[in-house]
Amino acid sequence: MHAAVLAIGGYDDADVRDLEAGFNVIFRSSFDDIQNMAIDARHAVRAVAFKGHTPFGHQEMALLPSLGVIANYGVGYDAIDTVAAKARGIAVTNTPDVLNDDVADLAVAMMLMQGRDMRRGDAWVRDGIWAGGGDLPLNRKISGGRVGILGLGRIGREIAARLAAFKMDIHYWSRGPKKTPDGWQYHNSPDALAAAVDYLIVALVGGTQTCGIVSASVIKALGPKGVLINISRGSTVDEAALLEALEKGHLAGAGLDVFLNEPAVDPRFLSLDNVVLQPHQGSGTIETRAAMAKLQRDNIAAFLDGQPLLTEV
Ligand code: 8YV
Repeated sequence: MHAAVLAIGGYDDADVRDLEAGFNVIFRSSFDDIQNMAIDARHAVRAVAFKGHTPFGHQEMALLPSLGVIANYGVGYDAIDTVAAKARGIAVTNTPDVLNDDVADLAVAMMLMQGRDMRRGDAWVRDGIWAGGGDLPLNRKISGGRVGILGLGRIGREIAARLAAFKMDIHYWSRGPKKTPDGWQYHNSPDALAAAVDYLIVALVGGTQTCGIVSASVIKALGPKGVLINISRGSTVDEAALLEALEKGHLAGAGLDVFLNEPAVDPRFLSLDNVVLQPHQGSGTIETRAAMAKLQRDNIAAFLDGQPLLTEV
C-alpha cells in the first residue's frame, strides 16, 4: 500500500523512527524528488510533514492531488503559501509555544554575547593575550539598559519577561498596544521604537507583511550605539542597509540567528568583528525539537483520524 504521509526535509534519526512508528510514511528531501515519484504514490499522499524553508506553493501542492494537511515543523510557516492551500482545501498546522523558551533564550544569549564582547573575550584567553598581561577592553553594561522588542507575540513576550528580570526598561512595537505588565512602553512605529532603545530585538513573524520592516531608517534610528538582534526571519531586515551600517560603524553591533539567503550567509558578515552569528538554531535543543516533532505528528494523526487539528494556522 502506498504511504499516506510524505515527510519532506531533513529529519534526524529519532524523528524518522517516531514517524515510522506512527504512520505509513515515505521520506523525500526536496520537491524535485517528489516530481520523480510514481503518480499513484503521489495520489496516495494525504498528509505532508514539512520541515525546512524552501517555498511550498501552488505548484508543489499540485504534485499531491489528495493532500489534505501540511503539518509544518516550526512556528513560522512563511514558506507555505496558505492562500494556495486554502484554495485547495488543504489545512496548514504549525508548532507554536513549545519553542518559545529556546528562541527567547538564544535572543538573550546573543545580546549578552554581543554587549559583553564575549567573542573577543574568548579569543583573549585562547590566544594568550590575557596571559601576556593584556586586559580585555571595557564593554557595555546590559542590566538596567533600554531594550525594544519588535513584535510582542508569544516569543517576544518571553524575551521581554527575561529582560525585565535584567532590570531593563521594556519598550515594544506591535500592530497595536497590548495588555502588558506595568511599565512596558508601546511605540507607534518601528522607527520610534528604535530611537528609544539601545538594543532592538526582532521577534516578528516572517512573510510579506513584515518584509524589510527593519529598514535603513530604523537602523539609523537605532544609531551608532545600538545593537540589533534578530531571531525571527532574515526577510524582516534590510540586509544591505544592515551590512553597510555595521561596516561603517553606524550601528554598534548585531546578533543574528537568521539571514536573507541562509544558509548561504552574505560573506560580508564574516569579516565583521561586531557581530555574533548563529546558524538558525533558535529552537535547536533536543527537548524542544522533540516537542515540535511530536506536535507535528499529533496534528497529522488528528487529521488522518478525522479529529480536530491541534494547532491549525
Ligand atoms: C525551524 C523556525 O522551524 O519555528 C520556526 O519558525 O524557524 C525553526 O524552529 C527549524 O529550524 C526547522 O526548520
